[in-house]
Amino acid sequence: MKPSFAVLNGPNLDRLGKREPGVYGSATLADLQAALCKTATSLNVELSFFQSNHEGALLDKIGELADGGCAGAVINPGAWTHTSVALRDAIAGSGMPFVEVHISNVHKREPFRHHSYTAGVCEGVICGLGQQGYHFALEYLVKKIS
Ligand code: CA2
Repeated sequence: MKPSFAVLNGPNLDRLGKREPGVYGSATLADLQAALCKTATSLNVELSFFQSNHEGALLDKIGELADGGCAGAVINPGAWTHTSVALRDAIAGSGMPFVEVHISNVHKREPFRHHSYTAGVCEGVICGLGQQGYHFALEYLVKKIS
């Protein structure tokens, strides 16, 4: 059986490609997911996707993935990066390796985006490399378990 990984996106990332293309690129979330499916096929792993604008739904999903034997997750927590102790606790308690991804370089932006509650419980953080960051993060996680 192929190992399975997940790509999780937080609030407003369902709007990708529809607004602020200068910051987040012109590809939609569906485009990103289709591209990641190709990467997953080339890496010979299963990939599932989840996006929510509801924090509790994302917390529940992380618990489900952990209980379901998911091998690791790429997460763009969106604005919850900068606000959520609950999300940090869910990641830490999952027992799964996570890589945090930000499309934009948060360190070039407003000071309130410079702190991440979640980064300290992830394997690493990729930011500012556009949507390509999700592919790099997935490659890292696959290599880590093989
Ligand atoms: O750079 C990133 O990926 C962020 O996680 C994106 C979040 C932001 O709060 C973080 O500081 C950095 C915002 C996602 C909102 O995405 C939109 C995309 C298109 C249109 C509107 C919002």
